[in-house]
Amino acid sequence: MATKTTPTLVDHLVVGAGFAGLCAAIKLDEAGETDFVVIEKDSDVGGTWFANTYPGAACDVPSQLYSFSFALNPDWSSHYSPQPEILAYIKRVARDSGTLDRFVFDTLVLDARWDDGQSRWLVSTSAGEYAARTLIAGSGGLSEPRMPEIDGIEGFQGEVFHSARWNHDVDLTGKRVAIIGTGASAIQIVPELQRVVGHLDVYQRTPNWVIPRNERKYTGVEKELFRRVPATQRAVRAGIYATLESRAPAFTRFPGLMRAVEGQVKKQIAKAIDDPELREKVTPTYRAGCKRILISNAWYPALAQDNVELVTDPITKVTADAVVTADGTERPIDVLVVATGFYVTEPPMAQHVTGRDGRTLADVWGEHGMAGYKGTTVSGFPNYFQIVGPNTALGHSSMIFIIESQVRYIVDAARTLREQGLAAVEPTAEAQQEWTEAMRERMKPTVWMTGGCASWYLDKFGNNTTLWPGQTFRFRQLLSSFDVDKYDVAPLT
Ligand code: N01
Repeated sequence: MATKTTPTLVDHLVVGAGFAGLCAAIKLDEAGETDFVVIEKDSDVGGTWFANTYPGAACDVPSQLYSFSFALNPDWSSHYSPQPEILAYIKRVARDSGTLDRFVFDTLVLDARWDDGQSRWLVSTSAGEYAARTLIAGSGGLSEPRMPEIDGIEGFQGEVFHSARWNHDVDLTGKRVAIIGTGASAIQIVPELQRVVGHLDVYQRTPNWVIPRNERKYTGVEKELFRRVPATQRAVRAGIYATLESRAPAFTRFPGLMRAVEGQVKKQIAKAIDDPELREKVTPTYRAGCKRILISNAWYPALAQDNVELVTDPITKVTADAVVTADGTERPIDVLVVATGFYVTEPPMAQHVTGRDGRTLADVWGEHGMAGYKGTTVSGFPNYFQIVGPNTALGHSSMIFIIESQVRYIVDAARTLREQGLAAVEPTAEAQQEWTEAMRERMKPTVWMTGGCASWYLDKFGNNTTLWPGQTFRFRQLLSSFDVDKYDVAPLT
């Protein structure tokens, strides 16, 4: 008979060692909440920046803002950072924080259930059991790759891999390659592949609005100035933040303003592409911003190259060595890359989190869609905190700002539990309902609901449960302190 191991008791169990989990670890530690573990499935910190190593991977949020406010990096090489530089930054911040001794790598969280008797989360991992007072999920909104459901794809005899699981052992030089998808990942991959492959078929279901990327290297003088006078870097950062924030109303209240963006993109298309048919294929018919606006100088020029074909006929099946489209054309390939995105509105991790009444987050969210209070806590799930939870993602600015705001709220909740001698806190059903209704109301005039597109922002009920419908400073303000009066509380016994 298998013996039951005694779980390791910890105050806080954090899931994921990306920006979110690392931020939680650092801020808990600073607040004296030092008894925590961070469980990470990969072998190092980095999260999405550990997983996404595809050619051309880079961030489309400016480097100055895509970094922690408490760990500025004077050495960013350019306005937008490539993936290796971001990963190196995260590793450095983690090492310098002195928290790495509490990270457990190469370990999967298998199951987490709330035990009302003990007021603890019983967490089963591939490396043992834990019993934690709080469960802090930093597992990422875009971390579970979504493979396309295409007839015959399992029978493809060549190499096939997802953009977020790039197979670097496959040499693509001179090969016939197909890529499915034209989202943020694909538009970075395609220009890189175009240069090395023999032929590239790009399968586009819906075109995107792709604006120019204002790339520029930071000079040695600037970096030196940032190092010696950090206030100058803070000023640059503040300027970038203000510029991005000024664009929020075009997404949330005045989508008509997006016509300016569309005009800019059409000019970019006209400059890069001579063929009128190709121009038409890449020009979206929905309002810019409805899907994420993408940034690249290389995407349209790459599509115009002789070794690239943009295919817009729907894919009907994949055979052992080809992709077949609705018009009957069969295009033979050696390698298939799928850049088809992630499970966002029905996150698979929700199946493994069981709340107070024995239902999983997936059960609860499956009924009406993802919902929570302030994007961070969920009724029925005591002491559960989700970083990058419902309605917290952004289409216009840096997620690091949101992550820091949520972590501040969570650390304040941990302090409240301790200082007020509470065993558990859980948002009241009314508080969550009121918040959810406010989100729905605020969503109505946004470009995401009125722009005439289908996007991964929307769930199966047609609700936008992913994005924050406003300016980020408002989000920070709303989460500035833990509002325990909106919570049901259970005292320590
Ligand atoms: O994924 P996506 P992504 N048959 O879901 C198509 C962040 N990110 O990995 O639009 C055919 O956006 C799908 O078509 P359609 C960023 O937040 C950031 O590119 O649904 N096609 C779409 O074209 C981003 O938004 C950065 O009609 C199929 C594509 O696949 C998010 O991650 C870089 C299909 C999926 O696009 C996700 O981006 C990368 C099917 N069955 C990612 N299924 C930067 O910071 C899907 N598609 C730069």
